Amino acid sequence: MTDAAPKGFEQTTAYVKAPARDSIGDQQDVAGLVENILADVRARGDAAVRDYSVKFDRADVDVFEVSMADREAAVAELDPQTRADTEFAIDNVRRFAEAQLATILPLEVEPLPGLHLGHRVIPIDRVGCYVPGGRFPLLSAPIMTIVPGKVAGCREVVACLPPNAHRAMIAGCHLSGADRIFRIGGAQAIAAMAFGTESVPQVNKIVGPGNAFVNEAKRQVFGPVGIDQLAGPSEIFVLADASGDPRLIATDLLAQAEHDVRTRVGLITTDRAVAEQTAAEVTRQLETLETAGIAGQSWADYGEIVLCADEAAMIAYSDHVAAEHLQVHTRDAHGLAARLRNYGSLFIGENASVVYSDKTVGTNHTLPTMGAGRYTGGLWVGSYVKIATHQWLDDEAVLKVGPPASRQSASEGLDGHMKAAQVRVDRLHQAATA
Ligand code: HSO
Ligand code: ZN
Repeated sequence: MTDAAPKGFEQTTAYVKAPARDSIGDQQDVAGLVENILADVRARGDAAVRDYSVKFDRADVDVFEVSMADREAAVAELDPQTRADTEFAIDNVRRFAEAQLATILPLEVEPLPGLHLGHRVIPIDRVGCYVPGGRFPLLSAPIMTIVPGKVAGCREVVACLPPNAHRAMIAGCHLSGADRIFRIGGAQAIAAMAFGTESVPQVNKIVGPGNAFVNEAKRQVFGPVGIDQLAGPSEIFVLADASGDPRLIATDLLAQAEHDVRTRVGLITTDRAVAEQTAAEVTRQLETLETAGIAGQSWADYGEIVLCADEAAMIAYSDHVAAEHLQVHTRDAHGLAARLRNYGSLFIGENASVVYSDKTVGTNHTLPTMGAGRYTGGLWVGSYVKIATHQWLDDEAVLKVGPPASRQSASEGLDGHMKAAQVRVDRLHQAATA
């Protein structure tokens, strides 16, 4: 064991490779800047959006909305294989979202005689999808935010992407079914969708990952507008026993490490040989990886290999991390998977690579990071609907729930509540004695 054990796990684990930096807490201070952008877009609408596009994206955009002709042209420009692959991914994401939607059911129950309670599943009217530009244009990004919104039945799904985004991204938005597409990026896009401008409609919820400015803007507009989650750098952890294949594990770790120098990647294993060989494999594979500049940095800063005393320790550490992506490479992968509680998405067995879900399998790749997997799953069709309750009461139910509601209101000093509770009870008593 080469390093101190992870904090809180001193009895059960030790680092074979410790992270050099703490991945949480080194956020840039962007709050003030974003606050100004939001206020300005709110006050000046399109004119402010135009100014920030020039300032931050060096793009002088006259008309923000992408015309239908231009959307179709962007699709026509795709090479046939890219188009077919995009449509394949869209179909898979759609099919899984449809299957998930079928599990979100309306409810009507009668818990007391004459007391009718229920809920309906109501699509959110208008959703805004932020499609990031980023270091690499991710063709799968628009699919993951737009398709589930269309499946959910939202009345309008709006997409914003940076003005200098690759045109294939516009094609991706169009093929995914976006009702309207705007060439606006950054915090100004979030502001435009949250408040509405002359050209951009106000939306009810904003989804999709973005850079630090987009994240901060989403955080600040949250309240009257919903958001999905705050996206941090990508994360992948692998759980492995002696059956783990260091070459495969290293490949998967580096596949996510190449996203960003702040990607957090790790191996949690009960086997010392797998731990040491994976460390060596990462070093070896970095020699030929085209993105080694980023992946190598992320590995050096945030990469970790944790050696655990047993399976229980492995589960405890993994549940503590709550990794965005969690791969299970053990003999009984399904058995171990069933015992895990905190993760964004789970990849059971060696065939289930994160990269497949990034792109094509159909699960959503917009997932919780930075420990958010402890309280939520990722973006899904359910993120685009509301479960809203309702109730109605027969007279006999009024006589049952009215008096306690009336007494409780009185004891709270809420005279108005007491009267509203009592008036119906009294009315029924009067009718009965009349
Ligand atoms: N791993 C990323 C998603 C992605 N990677 C798409 C490549 N394409 C965050 O989950
Ligand atoms: Zn990825």
